[in-house]
Amino acid sequence: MPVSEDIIQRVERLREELDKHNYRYYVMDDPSVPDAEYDRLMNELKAIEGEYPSLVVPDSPTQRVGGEPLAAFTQVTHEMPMLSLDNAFNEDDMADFNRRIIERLASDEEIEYACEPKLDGIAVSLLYENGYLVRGATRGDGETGEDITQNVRTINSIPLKLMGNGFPERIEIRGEIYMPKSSFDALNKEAERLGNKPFVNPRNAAAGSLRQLDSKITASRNLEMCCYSVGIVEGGSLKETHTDSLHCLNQWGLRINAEMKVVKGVAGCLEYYRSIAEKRNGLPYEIDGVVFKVNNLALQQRLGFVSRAPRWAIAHKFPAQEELTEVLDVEFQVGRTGAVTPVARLKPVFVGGVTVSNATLHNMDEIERLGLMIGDSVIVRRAGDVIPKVVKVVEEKRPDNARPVLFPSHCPVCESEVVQLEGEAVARCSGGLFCAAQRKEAIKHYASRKAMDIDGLGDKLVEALVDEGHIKNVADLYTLSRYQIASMERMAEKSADNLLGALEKSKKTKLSSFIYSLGIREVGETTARTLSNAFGTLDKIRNATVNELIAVQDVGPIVANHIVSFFEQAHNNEIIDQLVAEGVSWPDIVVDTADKALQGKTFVITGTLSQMTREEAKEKLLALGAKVSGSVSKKTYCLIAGEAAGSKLKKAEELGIKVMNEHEFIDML
Ligand code: JCF
Repeated sequence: MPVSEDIIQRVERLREELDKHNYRYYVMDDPSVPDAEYDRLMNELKAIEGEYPSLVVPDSPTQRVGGEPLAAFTQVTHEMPMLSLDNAFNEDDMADFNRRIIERLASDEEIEYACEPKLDGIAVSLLYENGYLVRGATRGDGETGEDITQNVRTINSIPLKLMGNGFPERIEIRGEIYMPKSSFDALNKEAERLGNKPFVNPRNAAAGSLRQLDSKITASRNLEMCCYSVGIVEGGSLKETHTDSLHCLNQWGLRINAEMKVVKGVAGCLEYYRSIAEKRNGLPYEIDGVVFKVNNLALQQRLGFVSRAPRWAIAHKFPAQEELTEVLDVEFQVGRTGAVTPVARLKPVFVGGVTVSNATLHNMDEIERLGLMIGDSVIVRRAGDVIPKVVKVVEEKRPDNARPVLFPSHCPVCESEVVQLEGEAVARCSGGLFCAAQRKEAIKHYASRKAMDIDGLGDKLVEALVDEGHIKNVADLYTLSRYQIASMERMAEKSADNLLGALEKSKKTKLSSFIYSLGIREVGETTARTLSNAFGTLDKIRNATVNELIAVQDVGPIVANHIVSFFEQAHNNEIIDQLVAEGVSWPDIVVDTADKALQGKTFVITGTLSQMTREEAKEKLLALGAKVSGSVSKKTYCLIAGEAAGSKLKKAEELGIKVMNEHEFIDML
């Protein structure tokens, strides 16, 4: 079919638009059009190319996923070796690095350093000829890598064709391909759902995704590339400094790190290191340190290399987030709802900034996925502030006397039978409040801040009071004598009086806090509040049927059944009656059937507010009938953004969700 000039022009226009939107979205993190518009343009281009196959070119935005899976990767010899970096582990190492440079350059001025976070991913090289991406290769051993052109073409932050002009005829761009934390979490969640082995960390996930012979698999994994240096340059030149050169790359369509900064001297480097260490958990990708480079390229050249590393650059590393240790034993803990959870007792190891000696193993499925035996050497990971996790068993190190983990048939605390309901991953002790472990957890929950908020009644004290036989249930708390409390370890008369005061104070409460404090399965803070507002009194909740409960917004059949069976048990009602007899009380709520001003609207609060805490802001919104959620999604009605709002603000803007600053929020209230 002949192709009209109109169609050729339309195709060119569509590609230009799509490339531009792609750049704004994936490289600049600053989308210019809604996703739906992008999809419409892409579909139009696909339709035209489908009708006129002669118009298809390799750099068309439709051509990111190549054809057939490869049989094997071919080797690539790097024309210019890909270097590694020397490491610095402390301030002295950094001072030495700076001193060597000053000496070699015989400089009497402070050196200017380009700084950037050191991404924890896979180093790759991209070769562009006349602006077209012709090859992507892994670093490999620095001399030889693998040709992964098909796979890098699927990564949206890598342009198939450089933008603008002024780029050299032949240019090799180097950087790191990585998987953002959120994509890693989603990928592992999916692996778990399907019963597949999860990836140990985002770096392994990125490596695994790049090492696919079928580029469709790579395309399905959300990878990004961030560029940090240039290799071969022919038929053109770069700028005078490293940072200016990187900004050129950015203008040609490549992603560079937004945290990049120029500082003076070693003091500037150390300050940068500290600021990034502080930001580390909040960054959307994993980093394992920061990289410092002499910014002036002429000075870099004068400094040259020692063996495989440049003298003009160094990686100042953060403490490791993964370490090797041994599983000394696996014990089983019993939670408030009777859930029996395996916990690994570890040979203590310093990881992610703390000494770790326990790690939860969640359930038997997890132990099976890991293939874990007692005595195994394991990799423990603690990233951010999350609880430490066993991520891998090192099978080669398994000792001869390794033992399998046997799930107990009876509760390790009360010896009641352990039962696992069909379709549930967790097994539970059937002892209920006969089980001391469940009783202790129930009392800890009752005393906790969002429940009855009993100051000075910590976990250790609850355990000791139960062990001593002073209390069996939450109602017994109010019968404790000053003498009993003062006789406990680390308790004096003064702290006994304080606790008695706190117990007395806790008696004046709110219906929602009281409902929450009962520890009914699946009834969290939010559900407790919903129930209180919907029914108004304890008796109405106690007597509600499953049907009446599910009529309440956000209460489903599972929660409803938990609520009904909780109040069907005589001993639960006895304890509630005892609590009321001891003087625990709350004002009933006048159920307001008329819709409130913000009824059903979902708000998210982020950043720091100056006039109130986030908790207070939440209370105000809830009182107006709004819902308050922790994360931004399409369902969010409005984001309240305080000072230093970060990723949530960005996401809200991406999704086109209304954003209010604190001032506007207060006006609205
Ligand atoms: O982010 C990194 N992982 C990273 C690695 C950053 C850099 O600027 C690098 C690098 C490895 C070698 N620069 C060199 C020269």
